[in-house]
Amino acid sequence: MQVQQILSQPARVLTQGQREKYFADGFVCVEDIVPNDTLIELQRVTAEFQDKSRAETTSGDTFDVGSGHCAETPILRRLKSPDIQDDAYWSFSTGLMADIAADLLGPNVVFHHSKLNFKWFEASDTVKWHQDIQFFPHTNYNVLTIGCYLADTDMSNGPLAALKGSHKEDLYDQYDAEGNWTGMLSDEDAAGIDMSRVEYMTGKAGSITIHNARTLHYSPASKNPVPRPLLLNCYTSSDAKPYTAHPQPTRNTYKVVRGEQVIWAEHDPRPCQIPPDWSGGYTSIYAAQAGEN
Ligand SMILES: O=C(O)CCC(=O)C(=O)O
Repeated sequence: MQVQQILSQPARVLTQGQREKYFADGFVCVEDIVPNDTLIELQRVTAEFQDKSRAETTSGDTFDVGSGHCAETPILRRLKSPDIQDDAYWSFSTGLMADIAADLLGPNVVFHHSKLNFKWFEASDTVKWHQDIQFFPHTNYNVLTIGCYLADTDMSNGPLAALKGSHKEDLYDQYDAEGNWTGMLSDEDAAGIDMSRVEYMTGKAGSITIHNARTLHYSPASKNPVPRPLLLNCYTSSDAKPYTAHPQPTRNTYKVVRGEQVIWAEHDPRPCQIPPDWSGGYTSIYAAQAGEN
């Protein structure tokens, strides 16, 4: 669906100005949009998972843990696929988040995946500059991720940052010179980014970030003892069809969460880089960026 067609549909949650900003810049931050009772429930469930991760020694299907992770000082980098870990997460994915996705993707929305990323004080948890669509190419670029901060997030605890207008530019190469997938830009490409175009998305717990899958983004390491949990849900328009293996499918992958499935794919002529074949398993962006694969 074209931008003008999407914008001509009545909005469910976002203002017209927020929708226009998303299409102009490739991202938008909306502060304080999640109702308090929903937020409290998500925080409660998340605290339980943080606690459960103490029993893990290595990354697995549920937890992605950083080096130095142990029972006394858990360094949980990611809770994988929260949509299948607890109903509170899936209700959120199919509730407010799906309505917001429909405001930006059009009436027919498909769930792609979810993840819950943490940042911890003094852990080296910078997420380096990258674009998402090379991880999961689709026939068009109506693919986006909505992040919800579960704790207050300011410049000190690793907010998500994005480069204005990058979704309209060419995609970057996310392999290194030896042909290894790194899931990020080379140091040289990253050094060329015009930092005057970068916007940091900060906000209180319950604020959301929305970025298009072509938008260049990163997040700095946290310098604050307050952990930064960011609950991310990714959706596509149902006319955007995947043509590579899903990195981490769950029973909810490709479920229609708004509107209906369509049987005609829309094709965007702009090229997309193809990731490695992950049909046999995927680790995480952290592992790829740290060369752990
Ligand atoms: O957790 C973050 O700050 C960013 C995560 C991200 O960009 C990703 O997982 O693709």
